Amino acid sequence: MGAQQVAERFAELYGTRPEGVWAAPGRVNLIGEHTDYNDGFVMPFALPHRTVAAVSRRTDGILRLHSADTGGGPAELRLDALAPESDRDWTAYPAGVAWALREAGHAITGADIHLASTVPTGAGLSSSAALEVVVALALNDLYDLGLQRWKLARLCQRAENVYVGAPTGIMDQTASACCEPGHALFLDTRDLSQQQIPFDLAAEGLRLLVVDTQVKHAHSGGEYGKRRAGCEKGAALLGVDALRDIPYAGLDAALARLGDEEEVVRLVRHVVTEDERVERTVALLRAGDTRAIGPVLTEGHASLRDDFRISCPELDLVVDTALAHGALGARMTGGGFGGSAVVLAEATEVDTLTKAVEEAFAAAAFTAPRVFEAVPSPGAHRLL
Ligand code: GAF
Repeated sequence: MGAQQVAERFAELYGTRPEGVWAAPGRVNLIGEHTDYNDGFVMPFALPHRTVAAVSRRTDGILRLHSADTGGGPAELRLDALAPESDRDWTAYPAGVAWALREAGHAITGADIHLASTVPTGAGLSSSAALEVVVALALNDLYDLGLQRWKLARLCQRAENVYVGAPTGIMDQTASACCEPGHALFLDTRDLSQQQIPFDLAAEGLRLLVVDTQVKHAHSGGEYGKRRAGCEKGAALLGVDALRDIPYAGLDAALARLGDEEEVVRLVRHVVTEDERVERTVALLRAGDTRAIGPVLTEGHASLRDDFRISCPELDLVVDTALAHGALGARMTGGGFGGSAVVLAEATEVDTLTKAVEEAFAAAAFTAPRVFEAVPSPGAHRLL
């Protein structure tokens, strides 16, 4: 789906060419799951799948929104009538961004927007963040707001938390706004400091497969929020600002202090060990020992399955089947309760592995999964 095509559709809908066209990608997270709202570490990279927005300014306080995925004409909203949690449709994401920008004092006076996306929805690949970030970047450019990428990510997170009502962390928006091609983003979610870690698997004869189980998930559902609340309870019981403050070396002592708070013990153990896995992954990649990250990914899956309890039979089947057929490592990625898994494999094993996973799904009578290779791609940028 090219920029010209999206611009032409905009012209059909709104009667003039757009002032510009922007793109923002979805992401996969290599490692560091459910650590972002605990001030911890994450390591996502951008996918080639992206949301493209053709946008023009308006001066009359009206926001018109249209998506290639929905029939009919544009939705029309008044900026001064936007209110948190008033909209349960896809339009809540772009409208939430306009709301967050205005609430932060930026003089947005309206926009016409047409969107088209190749990011699968409900697949744990951040279609919502791509939608938010592309709109934020377009408005930032058109209204000459001069906001830095990390700041745009924060405003998009606010749109999602407050306007949409999903209590997510900062990883997805930062990934979409800040990733670079050929790199994974090592992000400290406490201060948003970033390091771009070279991640060129093809050069090493490796591949990272994404397996979309087609089990749809949503973060506005209660389970994500329950995990987050459990982590916050753990931090409060341990007297720290966030679970990030529990050092890996002090984990056993911290767990002992939690006594019989069994659920909190499991959540804390996942978060603290997951932060350590991110740091271990970064160290291995820096040392050029890419194959050695495989077992770290697999450990991460076990922790999400057994301690955080957010996997599902389809995700476990991907991981177990991939490992049984020679994968170097595999884990669920993203928020969980469905969505996608990642599989690290030798390039020569990809066909065998893909076939094995597809056959296992057929044998279990699960919906056929969608398998594709993830290549670290550019973060959000202007196309036209
Ligand atoms: C979702 C959320 F949006 C992220 O903030 C993050 O918490 C992730 O789940 C789990 O790591 O994608």
